[in-house]
Amino acid sequence: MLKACYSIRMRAAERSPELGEKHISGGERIGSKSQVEPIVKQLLKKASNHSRGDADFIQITVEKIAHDQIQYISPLEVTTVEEASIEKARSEARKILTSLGVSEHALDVAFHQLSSNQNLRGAIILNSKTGLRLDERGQKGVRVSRIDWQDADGDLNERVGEALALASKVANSPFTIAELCWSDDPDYVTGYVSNRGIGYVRITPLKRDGCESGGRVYFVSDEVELESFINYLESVPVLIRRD
Ligand code: PML
Ligand code: MG
Ligand code: MG
Ligand code: MG
Repeated sequence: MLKACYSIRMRAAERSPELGEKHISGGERIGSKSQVEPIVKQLLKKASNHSRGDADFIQITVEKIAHDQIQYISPLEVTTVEEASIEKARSEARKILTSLGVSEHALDVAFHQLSSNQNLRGAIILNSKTGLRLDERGQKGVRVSRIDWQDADGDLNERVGEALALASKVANSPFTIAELCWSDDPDYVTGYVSNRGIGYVRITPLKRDGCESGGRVYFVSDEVELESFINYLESVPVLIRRD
């Protein structure tokens, strides 16, 4: 008989006079019963000592998932582009996204959102042509959940491994045209553009050091079935494995 698996997810926040609740950190893991305790410890550690602030609320949810619900997918290929300035890096990101069919207007909306939003817990979903925001989640956004590597992620550091797993799940949906992300952490200026054709293209620097605005934008096709897309991102358990 197949053993049970657990989804373990974390979200941490800080009370803030300006923002009400300030998003500090989130984390997504999947593990067997014996891995739950070390994973909870790892997520607690991730939520504490965070560059975005001192979490005064940490929620960790542990939930059993059935083995036969898990989908297995391959990670996107990783490449890295280093540019001499933020302007050049953003212009490279725009060039790649344009070549994938994202309109100028949708790019303007996406860059504006990620440059001005300091408190996004999950992603923003945009129509890749009209630039219209399709989810109605506000600051909560849509958070990719129930995702992890099946075994070790190779030589990646924790941040890159997590971001690559999330991006690989997103890119695997037939509704995804592309993704744009840069971190909301003030001490991390690298971001990426991704889709199933180009892979995971890391681009640096996409913002200035010290800046806390960032997040994720998913550009989707006109054919998107929004409810099923969001359900896939949030609820379908996915393990990433190298073939
Ligand atoms: C994050 O900090 O949560 C997002 C990181 C995105 C880029 C990770 C990388 O360097 O590939
Ligand atoms: Mg985070
Ligand atoms: Mg790792
Ligand atoms: Mg962050």
